[in-house]
Amino acid sequence: MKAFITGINGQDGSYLAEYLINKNYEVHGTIRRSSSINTEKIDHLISEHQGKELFLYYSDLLDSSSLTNLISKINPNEVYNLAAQSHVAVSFQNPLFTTETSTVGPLSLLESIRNVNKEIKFYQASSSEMYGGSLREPLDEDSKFEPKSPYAAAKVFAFDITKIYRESYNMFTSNGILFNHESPRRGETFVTRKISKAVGRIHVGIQEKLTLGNLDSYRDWGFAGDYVKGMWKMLQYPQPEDWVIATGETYSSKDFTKEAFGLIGLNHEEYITSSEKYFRPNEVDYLLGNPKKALDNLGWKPETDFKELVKMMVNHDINEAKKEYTLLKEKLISPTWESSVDPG
Ligand code: NAP
Ligand code: F7E
Repeated sequence: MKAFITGINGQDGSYLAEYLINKNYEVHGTIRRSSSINTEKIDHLISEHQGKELFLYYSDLLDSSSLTNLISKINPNEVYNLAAQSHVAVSFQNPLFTTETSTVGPLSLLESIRNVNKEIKFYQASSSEMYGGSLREPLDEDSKFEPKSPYAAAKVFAFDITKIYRESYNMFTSNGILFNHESPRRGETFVTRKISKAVGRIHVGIQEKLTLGNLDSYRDWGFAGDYVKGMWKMLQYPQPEDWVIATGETYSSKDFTKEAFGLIGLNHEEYITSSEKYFRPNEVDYLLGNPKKALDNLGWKPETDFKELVKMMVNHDINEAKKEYTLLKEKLISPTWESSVDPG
């Protein structure tokens, strides 16, 4: 079996590639050219599997010709579209790039599949952000979308076009509506990783405080390693459908902070400050998923609970902070208390 993954060097791409290689897939993945190499999340796979089970290509979702060329050349069984500008706050700052990547991108992939081989199955990385967060109730596949950001609006288009290709051309195209999922490989400017990283650095004495934005919003947080299994299961289901993947529990960012600082024996309230700089023009207040359809039909379930997730991330970041401490002591790197490029 051959899989084609866009955004393979992102959080989900790295876990999915690992999962599929373990299932004996040949995995083909795209990365974007950048001035600095950013393959750290898949370096362990590259060193062991590149040229055998893993093949990497430079591509951008905005370059439809590169996508068509790759899909014709590889002729994969499954395409997983994970690439996106995935930061909600950044989507307010870069709305056009965010929107083009998440709309023209999946549409180009769908057109390539339609023209090259309609048997290729397609997974679209849809998001709980599409719901908008005004309803304080568990959300499922029938709940209404009310996007609150350029990111979410673009994801609604991608969701719709994925469904439209399924219904119009009889193609196997599925949407995974994934609620927030995190891991030690989460980007460092998402709130969970920002917190776990700060806890690690405060623990070893190289950071003093942590500045966050709105701590009162609620998210249904799961583990990315569990969620990529759901993506695969959706494409093995007898027919293409849309699926909610979530834990069914919700916690506030404040709860996450309290749990993470508690693991190193500190009271979060003494270390956190809040800044308007990290508030968004529009906030998604409350997200809670109802994954019943996936639990009943896909045989998928979340295997990592909230406390285990926080512990996994904090333990990882304590180890990272220890390495950073050593490098700082040997004056091999310069101190950065908090990143100046954190978009909030
Ligand atoms: P991520 O870590 O930010 O990874 C996104 C990937 O997309 C990166 O490899 C990035 O490359 C690539 N990318 C960005 N713009 C691109 C473009 N124009 N062309 C090609 N590649 C591009 O995100 P993630 O957490 O793994 O999420 C994977 C997907 O699921 C995304 O579509 C996201 O929107 C969606 N999603 C995520 C969550 C979540 O909680 N994590 C929940 C629901 C849906 P660079 O490294 O070069 O930037
Ligand atoms: O924010 C609040 C922030 O950026 C979570 C993406 O993967 O999940 C993710 O989107 C909450 C928000 O994730 C800070 O205002 C407070 O209410 O970690 P986040 P997100 O916006 O929920 C969805 C499902 C996706 O699809 C997206 O791709 O935390 N918050 N203080 C903060 N958020 C950040 N980033 N930084 C802060 O300092």
